[in-house]
Amino acid sequence: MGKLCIITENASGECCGISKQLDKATEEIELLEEGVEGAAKKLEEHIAVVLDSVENIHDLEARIKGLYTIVSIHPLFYVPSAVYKEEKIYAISRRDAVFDLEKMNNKCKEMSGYLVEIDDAEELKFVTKLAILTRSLVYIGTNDVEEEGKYVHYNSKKSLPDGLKWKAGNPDNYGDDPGEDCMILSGQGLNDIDCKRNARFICEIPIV
Ligand SMILES: [Ca+2]
Ligand SMILES: [Ca+2]
Repeated sequence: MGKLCIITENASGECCGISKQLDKATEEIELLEEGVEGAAKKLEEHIAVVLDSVENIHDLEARIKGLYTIVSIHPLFYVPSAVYKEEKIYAISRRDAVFDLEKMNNKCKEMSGYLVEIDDAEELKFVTKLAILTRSLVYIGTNDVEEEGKYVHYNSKKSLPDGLKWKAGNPDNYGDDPGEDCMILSGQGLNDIDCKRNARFICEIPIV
């Protein structure tokens, strides 16, 4: 039967028995403490991110509220309550008037906006829903005034994205020269139309 070593050291000074187990337990506790510290640090970082997000949401709400106030006191426009992707709101003119790209874009600028620029099918669907509720013709700023068949947004001069839905048979540039160089929204899709119709228009106002 071997010698029982409880709390002692052997000849070479190494701990054995319970002493060794205590050392091991101490090491494990230290490791655990490090783990807890690491987890606490991560938790603090997560909390900081969440607090940042909350602050951002409050900022966003304040900006949206500010924009709504600006638009709601403008006699020419009303603003549907819908906010698009927390990125922009839209203002729609209240009454039909003879359309003019530059003049209407300037009206939008009075609210830090511009004639709406459709970026993709999702935005087209969103804005079309707002337009249909007016029961009027509703212009957007996109046009092919400069070059027939090349549709660009009025304010940014960017091209209209490919793949958007057009009303069947359009664009058709219908009528005598210059034909149809402006654009309206309809439930069936985009439609090119002459630039001087009596209609409404939509502004896009970025939130940030
Ligand atoms: Ca045209
Ligand atoms: Ca047309």
